[in-house]
Amino acid sequence: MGRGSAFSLMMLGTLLLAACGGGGGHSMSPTTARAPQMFVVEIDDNSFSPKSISVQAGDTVQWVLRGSSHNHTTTEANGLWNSGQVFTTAGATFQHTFTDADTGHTYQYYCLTHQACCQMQGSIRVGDSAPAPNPGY
Ligand SMILES: [Cu+2]
Repeated sequence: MGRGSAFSLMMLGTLLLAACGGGGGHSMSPTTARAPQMFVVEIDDNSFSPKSISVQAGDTVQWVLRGSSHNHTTTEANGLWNSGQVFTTAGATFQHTFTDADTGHTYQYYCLTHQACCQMQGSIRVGDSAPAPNPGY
């Protein structure tokens, strides 16, 4: 009994220390909670991978062509971004950075060339409150 209690107190102390140690400051702003990150989405025939990702404001998504060029694009459904025909050689990239105004939004995008035939499409959720994408995105 005595030994068990001491162990529990030690564990509790460890947990409290861990809980206090993480944030690095007292700002509650979600946009400054961590450094901006880069997320890579690979373009292959004919899909985006990963298909659906979650990011935070300030983060950048970079699409990279793997394999050979087949006229892929990344095109946001409402025009927030449109790469056009930039994926001409393996390793070609296009990127978009999300801002505070994007928080809470889910962006659905597709390949202009291969959405109709192959459902080549994906989604990006910005912030923890962003809704789930439509089925297929
Ligand atoms: Cu395509």
